[in-house]
Amino acid sequence: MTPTDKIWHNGRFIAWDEAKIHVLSHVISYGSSVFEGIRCYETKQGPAIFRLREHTRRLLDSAKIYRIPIDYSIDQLIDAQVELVRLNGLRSCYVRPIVLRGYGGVGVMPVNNPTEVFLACWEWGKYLGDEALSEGVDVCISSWNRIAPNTLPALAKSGANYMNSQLIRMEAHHNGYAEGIALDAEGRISEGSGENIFVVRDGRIHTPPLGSSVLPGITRDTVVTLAQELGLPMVEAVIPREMLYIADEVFFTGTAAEVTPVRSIDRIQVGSGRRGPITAKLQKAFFEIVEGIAPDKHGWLTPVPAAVAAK
Ligand code: PPE
Repeated sequence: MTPTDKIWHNGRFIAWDEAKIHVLSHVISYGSSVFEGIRCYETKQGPAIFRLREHTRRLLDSAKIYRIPIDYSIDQLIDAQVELVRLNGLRSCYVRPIVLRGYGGVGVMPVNNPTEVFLACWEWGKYLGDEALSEGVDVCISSWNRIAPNTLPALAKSGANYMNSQLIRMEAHHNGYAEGIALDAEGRISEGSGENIFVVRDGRIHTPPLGSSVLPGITRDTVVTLAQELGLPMVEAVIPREMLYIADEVFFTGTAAEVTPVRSIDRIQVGSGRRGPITAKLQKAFFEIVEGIAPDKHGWLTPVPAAVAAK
């Protein structure tokens, strides 16, 4: 990771190296953080942040679920993120807002642990490897299930949920796969360690509903909307594991992973073993929007004004 100049902390910009917390902050022992991941794309009209309001809203939703008080409004946080990208002079980047319970009281009960809000950004390339978007990735079903209902809330993007994601991702990596797909507590398809999943069979696109322990992905929502616009049949449905093995196409969606085809699962080839036609259509529509080529009819792009001194 290449450091940038500035990080936003509780209302002001500080130097990258000064964005520190005490080791006894509540978050360190108890995982009490919520966060976001947002991409800013380079477009012909300059840098533009994709679905900034929806991501910021989900950040506030995650904090609300965990009763973490935040002193900033959605509009303040949106403006701060635009200013962050502008100040750091990046053409494209990944924005990472983090809300955490800080230093103060001891014990699980977060009394006198002030909320700290940080907004950082950096340049981040392809998530699942350079060729993932065109060639597809080889993945496995994880031996770890996704978090069960009423244990850790899946709708919240909390740091703690990513302990589960780490188990899934590390296991996949050690066994030679790019990613792992987790089943939910009932054994139905849930999601990847850092992506939502879509399964295509006979021209119909399926994705697990929010009740299958998935993060309500912004890219997931984007792809559902694009499929509707392209007239591609799309259903939210509880999906059995074995559907993956007989699918014509499978793909992941996520801010980091964007729209990534899956070419094999547990070494069983998916469809033709390469990016399928429906995946290709949705991928194309997605990149035309984020890169500012197609008209932004949903208002999904927030332009970043030119930096004082571009780097
Ligand atoms: N599920 C999980 C578990 C998840 O982490 C992500 C995003 C998604 C679904 C897709 O959500 P969305 O980005 O809103 O479309 N994962 C983020 C973090 C990746 C990381 O390694 O950190 C991301 O893609 O930015």
